[in-house]
Order: sequence, then structure tokens, then C-alpha cells
Amino acid sequence: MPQIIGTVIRRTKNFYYVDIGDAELRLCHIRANLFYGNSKTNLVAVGDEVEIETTDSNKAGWILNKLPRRTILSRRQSADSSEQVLASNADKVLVVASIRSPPLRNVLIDRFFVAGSYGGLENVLILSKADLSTQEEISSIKNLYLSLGYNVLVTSVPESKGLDSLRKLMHKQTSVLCGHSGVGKSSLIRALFPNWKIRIGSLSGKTGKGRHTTRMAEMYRIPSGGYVVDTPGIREFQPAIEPNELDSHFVEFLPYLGECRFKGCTHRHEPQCAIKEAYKEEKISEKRYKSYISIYESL
Ligand SMILES: Nc1nc2c(ncn2[C@@H]2O[C@H](COP(=O)(O)OP(=O)(O)OP(=O)(O)O)[C@@H](O)[C@H]2O)c(=O)[nH]1
Ligand SMILES: [Mg+2]
Ligand SMILES: [Zn+2]
Repeated sequence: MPQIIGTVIRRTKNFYYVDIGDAELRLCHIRANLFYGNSKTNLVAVGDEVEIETTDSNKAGWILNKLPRRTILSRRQSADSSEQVLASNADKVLVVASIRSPPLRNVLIDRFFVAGSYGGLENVLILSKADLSTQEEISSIKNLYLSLGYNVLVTSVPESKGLDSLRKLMHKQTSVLCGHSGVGKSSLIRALFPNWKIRIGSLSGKTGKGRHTTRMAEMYRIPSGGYVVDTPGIREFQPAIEPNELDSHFVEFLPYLGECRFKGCTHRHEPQCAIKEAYKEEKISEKRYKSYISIYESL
């Protein structure tokens, strides 16, 4: 029986769909004994490279092994506080945020950015639905993230704005689109790749039983190279990190870390805190400092 390496591009409750580079996806089960001791939800995620064994018949194959992950985008699940890997081996996380509908929450952007930074991905901000907001609203948030050194794209699907830049950004890369439900993640993918079967307005559709109740990421192969991962909208996103690691994932905090009076300073109530001083001197923005506090206190 041939053993082949492929990429998991979708999963349901019981099956993993593996892309081995040809036209057909291989349906696989997981050989659980190979992963003894790991939590089930994390065994294999979308984006994982796996070694599979297939038969010529129409039967499902087996995932025998998982190759080491280069990056992970994960979150902490509220139900049992376990870590759930949304996508592995991606290069970029494209955090999509609309300014008006739904209203922008910069803390949510920062939560995804923390997860991206933690997992080894490049963070990019996509400000979507530009047709619904004013230039001033867009600039204020755009400039904040540009000043932190992030790539920021402004898009509008009805105006075809920013779509070429988005296509370039995704070229020969694996990109994960994340963000609040309804911000237009799927719409952006559909605008770029109209032939793919992408569902728009998914969360307002039927819930309950069915193929799409798994709430897992789905990955698509870009014909000219690279992959795109569409993820279900998330209202509350918890990065899977420890509170004492949080400060090192706020890029503008880095120059001040280690300068606080107290070792293990949480940068909240402690005296002689270098981060708080930088914030008071407006070297750290109020939005980001408050974001840090809010994430810290929720971890
Ligand atoms: N005005 C405007 N509406 C948009 C734009 N992009 C998407 N929409 C609309 O926003 C709604 C939600 O779009 P989706 O693409 O389904 O959003 P999503 O982020 O994939 O949502 P989830 O799958 O629930 O996470 C749809 O009604 C879209 O038509 C845009 O650029 N401008
Ligand atoms: Mg969607
Ligand atoms: Zn401090």
C-alpha cells in the first residue's frame, strides 16, 4: 500500500480531507493509537501535513503520522480551556475587521494578532467594507496599526477596492482569514476566486445538524500557488497563551520589557512600570494599552 504525504484541507467530525496535489481529495480516518496521549481536538488540524495510507478502493484511507508543524494559529476554548488549533503551517493571518457593520473592536484584532505572533505567523490587518465608513474612520485605525509596523489593507467588495493588493499578498502563501462574524471574510475570498463554492452570510444560515456544523476552518488551493483558509466567524477569541507571556506579543512593548522595577510586572498596578510610563508619555497608544489590560484580565 502506498504511503503519501498530503495536506489536510478540511475536516468534519469523522473525516479528514487530504490534498495530495492531484484533482481528488482523499478521505481519511485518523489512526488514534498513533497519537496516544494527545488531546483529540488537536490531533490533526487544517493545514497539517500528514502521511497517509490509501487503498485503491473507495474506502477511506488512514492518517498514519503528522509532520512537525511550522506555525500554529490556535485559541483557547471556553468550554474546557483546551487549546484548539484552527490552522497549522500557515504563513499569514489576515485579520478582517469592518469599521461599521459589524462595528470595529480593536481588542478583537489584538487578540488575533497575539495568537498570530505566538504561533509564528505574520499578522496583517484587512479593514473591510470601506464603502460603509468615512475616510477619517478608516485612517485612524489604519494609522495605528501601520505605526506598529503591520501591513494594513483597506478593502471593499462592491467597489473592488484593495482586491488586487489582497491577491498579491496571498500569492504563493498560505493565508488564514479570521475575524468577527459578518465582517466579509468569505466575500473577499469569493470576490477573488469566483469559481470556488464559498458560502456568504454563513452564520445567519441554518445551524444544527449538517455538514457545516463542525465550525472548522476550510482550506482552498489557489491555482497560481498558495492556499487560503476561511474560518468561521468568532465573536470571542481567546489566544492560547499564559498571562505572563502576553506583553511580549505587543510589538510596541518590546523596547520596555525588562525595564520595570518589579520582575514579573504585569504592567497594571505596579509602581515604576516602564510600560505604564511609556503609555503616559504616549509612546504606547491608549487603545493598545487598554487592549493589553483587557486581554490580560481575561486570560
Ligand atoms: N457593504 C459591504 N458589504 C459587504 C462587503 N463584504 C461583505 N459584505 C456583506 O457582509 C455580509 C457578511 O459577509 P460574509 O462574507 O458572509 O462574512 P464572513 O466574515 O464570512 O462571516 P462569517 O462566515 O459568519 O464569519 C454579507 O451580507 C456580505 O454581502 C463589503 O465590502 N461592503
Ligand atoms: Mg464566512
Ligand atoms: Zn511593567
